[in-house]
Amino acid sequence: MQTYLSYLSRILHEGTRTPDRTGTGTLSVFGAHLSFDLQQGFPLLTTKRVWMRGIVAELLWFLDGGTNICPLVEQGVSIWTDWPLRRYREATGEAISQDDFEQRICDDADFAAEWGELGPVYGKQWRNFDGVDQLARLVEGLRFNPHSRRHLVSAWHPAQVDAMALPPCHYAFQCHVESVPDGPDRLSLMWQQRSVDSFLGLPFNMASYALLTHLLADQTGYAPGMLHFSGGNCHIYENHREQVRTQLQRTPYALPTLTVDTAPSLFDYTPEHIHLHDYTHHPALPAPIAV
Ligand code: UFP
Repeated sequence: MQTYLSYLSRILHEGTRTPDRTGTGTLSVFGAHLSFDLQQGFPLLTTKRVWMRGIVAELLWFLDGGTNICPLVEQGVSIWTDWPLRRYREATGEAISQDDFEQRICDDADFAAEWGELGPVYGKQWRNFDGVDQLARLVEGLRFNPHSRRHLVSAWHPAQVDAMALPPCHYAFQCHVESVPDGPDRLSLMWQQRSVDSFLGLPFNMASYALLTHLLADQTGYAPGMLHFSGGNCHIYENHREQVRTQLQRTPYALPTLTVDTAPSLFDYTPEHIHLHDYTHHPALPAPIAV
């Protein structure tokens, strides 16, 4: 995990002050790469608590093709609520609280259909990119044509980005199968991210893609291999600086591990199939999200 901390430190010390869409202000660098060996543990930060339950819920919602916040809200997961809430407040002028908005999403299916929809975000593109189920294709390809160099999934649909609540930040990923002496073949994954909230977003994204690699490995019979992150605009928001400094002073613990109970397909996992073991961490470091 030292690699993540060195990355944060690089942005803090070499980053350029840059204005941004949210008006918060950032320190940013362009171009960064991080690698994690999934055989060495599950890359969930230990220098602060990271909310694994939310990561699992979001990834399973992506895999299910979800684009409405309703199923997340029903599980007590609010990570996607800010965007629809802002749209509702702006459209109606009503100063509704987040709790009341989420309650209406859960209680009223028509309200959820109208106001909980995020547009054609990740779930839509992964499962139905102009009619193509990219994930089903990926699993087939990994099983039957492992050495292909075309194991690619794209969430970036140029004709649809304007209809999304938030254009994809992590916009593509590629898988790779590799033979290793004395063991099962390994499945590696690299994801591309155009815009990286390095304190709040990236720890989530790392764990999410690590989990996806574990699920794909479970479905295809490979062992999880390497996880690579390739970032474009990598930033720290001005109002996260103190938390970043605190985090850099903390000594990481040993990484947790992850095991998965096999499900009939990639689309049948539930949170009960996924087991995180030995997660020891420093206390949570709350910070405001830039919407
Ligand atoms: N962001 C992430 N990871 C995500 C996600 C969002 O870091 O998975 F959905 C951050 C990046 C950026 C903001 O700070 O959200 C998106 O803003 P923009 O579209 O202007 O790049």
